[in-house]
Amino acid sequence: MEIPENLRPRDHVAQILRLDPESIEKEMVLAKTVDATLKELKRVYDNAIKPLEILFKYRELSNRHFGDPEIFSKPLILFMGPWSGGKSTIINYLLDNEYTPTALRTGAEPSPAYFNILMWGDQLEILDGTQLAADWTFSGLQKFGQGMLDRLRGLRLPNRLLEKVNIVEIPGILEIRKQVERLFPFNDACQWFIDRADIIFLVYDPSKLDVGPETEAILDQLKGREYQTRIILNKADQVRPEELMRVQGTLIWNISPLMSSSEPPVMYSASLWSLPYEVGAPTRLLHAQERAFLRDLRDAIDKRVENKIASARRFAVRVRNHAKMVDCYLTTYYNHKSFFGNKKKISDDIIEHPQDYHIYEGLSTLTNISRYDLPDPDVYKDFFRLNPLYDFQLLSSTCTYFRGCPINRLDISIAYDLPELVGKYKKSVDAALAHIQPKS
Ligand SMILES: Nc1nc2c(ncn2[C@@H]2O[C@H](COP(=O)(O)OP(=O)(O)OP(=O)(O)O)[C@@H](O)[C@H]2O)c(=O)[nH]1
Ligand SMILES: [Mg+2]
Repeated sequence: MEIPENLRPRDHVAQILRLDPESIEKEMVLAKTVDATLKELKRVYDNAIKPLEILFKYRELSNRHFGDPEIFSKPLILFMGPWSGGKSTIINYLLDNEYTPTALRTGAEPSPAYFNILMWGDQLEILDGTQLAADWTFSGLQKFGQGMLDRLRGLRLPNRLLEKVNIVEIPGILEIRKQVERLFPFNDACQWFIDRADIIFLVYDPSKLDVGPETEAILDQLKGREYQTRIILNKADQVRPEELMRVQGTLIWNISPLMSSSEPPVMYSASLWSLPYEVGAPTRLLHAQERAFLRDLRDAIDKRVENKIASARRFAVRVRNHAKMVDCYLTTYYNHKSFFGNKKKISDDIIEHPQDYHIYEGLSTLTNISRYDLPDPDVYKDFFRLNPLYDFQLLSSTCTYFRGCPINRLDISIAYDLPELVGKYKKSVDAALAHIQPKS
């Protein structure tokens, strides 16, 4: 393989991402604190979240899981976006893996729709989907079936960055989307990664700024996660400086309406590979943007524990909403049962026509549930077909004298325990760091 001359220097990458031995030593010191906090998180999950998850069969309703892999796995960096935006190129650049036999395939043609999953290993190893699914971090992907596993490409590398993170590239697959959809539920698989991602980069090519159905589908899945989403206007070296503002503006203009956060999305205009920029490119700006991108990535890694706690909290809220939903159906059922007598008939009627019983109206006004987490009546039809309504317990009857009410424990974990765990973690990080670098 021929390596081009005059590649851009890349010392700053390892430096900003703190891949040097000194930083790694500091991380070892923090490892204990991280570990203790994650164990505490698991305790909160076991005590406060899991009981209602099980009682109300949340796993039958939703693909969303929370368990050991979600708590203890390395932070996940996710790259998505339309085909040929430069996702694979960026990953090769970050890993210092360009012009090597293990580099991800890049090219102007859309790559075959493979998910690339990069993990640390003490030696190079290429994994197929079945082998990947044997790794505890990714074993959850099995539920999408063999069609999905056939679309996974795993790569283990002895790489400094991969000691800290796992990296995933979701293929841009505009044209073949429909074909792929037949083999496995593509959107659900994307959601699986999005749910677990610590930071999500949407990579765009300046020559393809139109928001097509693909971008719309992606952004729809990112609702609620805007604060962890970043936009990369890649290949910005190809844009003439006088055009750059316009191109940036167009991309933000196209994307913003599809995002629901109140703040404008964070965007980087950069050229994230080692090749020199095109002649006449705004070198200083591209440099500064690349550094900002790398710092952002590093901060996301540094926030991994906070991110885990936040995702536990999101999960807890979903479980709570579900439990309240079932409780609402059930209350309605008990209120109407006596007139009809036949329990199957009345429960079927409520399940088929929840609007006649004002079930969804009540819920949305009663609690502060985000629009994107509001349960869907159709999903509940399927859910209750398999899990008869009258087999559930009212929330009020799940309380016991000694253990109290599980719903209260869940509410307390959402409002206090999990936020407090973040505070406690931050304090012990400060304490641990003060220990190794006494204030001068
Ligand atoms: N000029 C320029 N070209 C780039 C840059 N980054 C990537 N490219 C080119 O863009 C093309 C697509 O890059 P890939 O990394 O394969 O894109 P991808 O997003 O992984 O594409 P899919 O996997 O098909 O979705 C390649 O031909 C690269 O050479 C850049 O910073 N500047
Ligand atoms: Mg690619």
